[in-house]
Amino acid sequence: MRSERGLASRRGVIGAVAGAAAALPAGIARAAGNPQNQPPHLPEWGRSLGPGVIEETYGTRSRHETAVRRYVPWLTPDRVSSVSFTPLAEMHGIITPSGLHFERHHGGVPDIDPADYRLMIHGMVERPLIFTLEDLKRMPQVSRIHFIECPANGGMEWRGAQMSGVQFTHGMLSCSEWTGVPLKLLLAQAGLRPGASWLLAEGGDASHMTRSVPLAKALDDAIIAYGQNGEAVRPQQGYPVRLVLPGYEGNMWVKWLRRIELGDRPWFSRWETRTYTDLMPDGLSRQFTFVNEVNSVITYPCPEKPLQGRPGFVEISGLAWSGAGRITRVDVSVDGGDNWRTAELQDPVLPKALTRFRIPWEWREGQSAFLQSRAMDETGRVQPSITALRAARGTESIYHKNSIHTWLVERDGTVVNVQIDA
Ligand SMILES: Nc1nc2c(c(=O)[nH]1)N[C@H]1C(S)=C(S)[C@@H](COP(=O)(O)O)O[C@H]1N2
Ligand SMILES: [Mo]
Repeated sequence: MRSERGLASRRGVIGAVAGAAAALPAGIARAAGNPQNQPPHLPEWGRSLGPGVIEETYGTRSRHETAVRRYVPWLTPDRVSSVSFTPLAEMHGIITPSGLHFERHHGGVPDIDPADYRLMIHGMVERPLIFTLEDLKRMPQVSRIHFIECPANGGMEWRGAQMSGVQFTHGMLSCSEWTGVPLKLLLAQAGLRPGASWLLAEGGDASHMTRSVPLAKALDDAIIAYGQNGEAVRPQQGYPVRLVLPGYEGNMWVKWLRRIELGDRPWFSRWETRTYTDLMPDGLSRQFTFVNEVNSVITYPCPEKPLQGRPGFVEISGLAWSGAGRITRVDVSVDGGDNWRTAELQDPVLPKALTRFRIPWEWREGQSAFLQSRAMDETGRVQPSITALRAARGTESIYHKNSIHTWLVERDGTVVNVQIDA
């Protein structure tokens, strides 16, 4: 009885879709395509056999999916020392597919034969050690989901809105499941000498990037990672081994990790005296800013995903993250910060990982709106307004811009990157 009614009503709905398409919200039944492949017809892909298993021994996404990493030609003089951005508007959930992970390298991507890979630990240790990749893989492992963000994310926008979409305002941000051996296990094997309090991590690429890391972080949650999203770390992400420092700025996650040296003070490498320092309004520079502060951005709607032709119900959705811990709350405003509603956080909500938030909204055609999101984390950190951040940090810095972001939805549904004084 019940199923009969269900069937009848489903038939009724199908009839309505086919017969009265014009009455439905645009974009549902009016979508383009070949009507011969749409209800009530049997589509062509169901009428002949497709390729069999292992036709592709390593799979690729559907040829209809076209989201790509992009770079900004005017940002860097060449592509060897440059950056590509994750297309955040196209992402579902919290995991970044490895093929769309943002890339930042200073000397190109080295091609490392895993048989020749070695990790050296030396300096203020009892026993200097050299590990092969097999040595590392035989040790107890952990898998953890963490975001990585270049602290220059959004750095083009300290003085005003510049970039035309969320891929470029926030796309130096990705989130993966990282697998490897806790760094503290390697340090325990090497044995710390008294006074050891810092370590230097060096990359094996042509840039030999080196960063000083406080020992406390190494003994806390640092991972020597060889796995990314279930397979080997991708070449662009540091194959075969990268340093994972959850919550810390991306440049410290040294890729193609070659050596770790223990010492009793930071090294002040050129990356720490000339590059990743934060210039403050009083003219002084902050030497180290390790943690990526609490941040968030709306990824739907956004400039790449406007509302044209889609009045009515909209599920606003976005990403929140904090290098200090778990996201506890995200508020969303549609009127530039006058009124806020609390969004729903989608499970899992993990420390130092991207967190997806959602909130329903009714957009009337012809209505303009200023969309904003404001994230909070378990340490009590709250994402600041751009005005408050500029008051504290000035506009001379490049790094650690985590202010509330504003999208203007124009009356026709176009979405534009703007900054408003709030
Ligand atoms: N060896 C080495 N490690 C490196 C870099 C590099 O150029 N060489 N770039 C750093 C910077 S600035 C960032 S933001 C991250 C980017 O990591 P990804 O390319 O996996 O996104 O790697 C860091 N680790
Ligand atoms: Mo970076």
